[in-house]
Amino acid sequence: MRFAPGKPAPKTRSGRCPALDHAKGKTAKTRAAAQVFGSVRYFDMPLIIVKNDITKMTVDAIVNAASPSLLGGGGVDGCIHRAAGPELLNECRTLGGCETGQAKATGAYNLPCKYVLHTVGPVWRDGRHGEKALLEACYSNSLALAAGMQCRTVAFPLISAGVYGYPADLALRVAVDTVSDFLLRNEMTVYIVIFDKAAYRTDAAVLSELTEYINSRDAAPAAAFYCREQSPKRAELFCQSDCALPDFKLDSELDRRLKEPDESFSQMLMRKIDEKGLTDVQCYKKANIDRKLFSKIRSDKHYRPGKTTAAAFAIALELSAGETEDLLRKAGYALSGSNKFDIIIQYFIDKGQYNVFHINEVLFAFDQPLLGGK
Ligand code: AR6
Repeated sequence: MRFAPGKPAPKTRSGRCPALDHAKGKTAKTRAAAQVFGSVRYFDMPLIIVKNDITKMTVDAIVNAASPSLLGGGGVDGCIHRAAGPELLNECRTLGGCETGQAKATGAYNLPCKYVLHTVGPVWRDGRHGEKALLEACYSNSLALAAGMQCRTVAFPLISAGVYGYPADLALRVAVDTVSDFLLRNEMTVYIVIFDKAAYRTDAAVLSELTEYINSRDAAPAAAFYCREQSPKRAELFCQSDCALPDFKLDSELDRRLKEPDESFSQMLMRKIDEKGLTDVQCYKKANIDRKLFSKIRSDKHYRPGKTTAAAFAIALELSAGETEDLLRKAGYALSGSNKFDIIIQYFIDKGQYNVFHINEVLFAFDQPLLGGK
């Protein structure tokens, strides 16, 4: 059954929509578990690249890289049919196939999501036969279909990047650009699910240059990211020692400074948004941050974001290295030369490359937290 984008899912002749019917009762479970993977919680990030098996994703809809017959196959298609059970194939038989670049929806049966959206990617020939436009159509038609079915969370595999031979780095770039473009106009959380990280390589030139950059700076692995989380431990150690605290009286200078603190993170952020001539929406969309988190930051001048959120705003605002340091410091963070996340951010700022989604491809390749998280 073909669902028209932006319209409610149609019903069958019997007056029931199998996909919607099947989805009943999965809403609460799906929402509750939707955005927790391993120990990382991504509540506030519209576009997330994640390593996983797509059949394990507890989202509203997963997308299948199907064949034009929609009658199953290998790769992710095979995994989805195995996990969903034989009823999925029965429903697919009623759909009459699907053209390349188009998308059709079914129920999800034994899968932990509500719908499966089946799209047919282009077979890669040499990149000069309209492959890119067709691949973009797969993402945009699937997203329009998902939006029309009121899906709030959708997971994609790298369509065409397996049996159909689309180079994985190019396929990822098409996915990231098409999804982030859609998210400029829509509220949704979209996961791009990478199954086999070894087979995936983001821009090889950037990666090798970055590897050298990181090695030359002898970066520590991603252990010590969150200065904020480390400080309570240090405070605890300090308190455990035997030293007595001196009697403490606020002198007038300290009193004055406490009463007139510097501009806060939130205040600096709002000022920079105005100075750059951006609207709030343009800024938080570019930063890969959702509307609710942005409202929280805007309405609470003392709000302290996570480091990945603070850095995402710096990138979205295209701040210089110095301005980035200033903004991060307002939230209690610094960029050091001793961990990979910081070095990658510094590298892209030095290069004047400010696309949060492209930087996230590289952060993902280096197993680092993504920009935009809470
Ligand atoms: N979860 C997430 N991604 C996966 C999974 C999984 N469980 N399994 C594979 N992938 P492919 P295509 C990745 O070949 O290139 C089928 O036979 C995989 O690593 O599944 O669009 C259909 O019936 C790769 O990155 O799809 C069609 O005939 C990506 O999914 C044809 O293959 C897509 O690989 C479609 O070929």
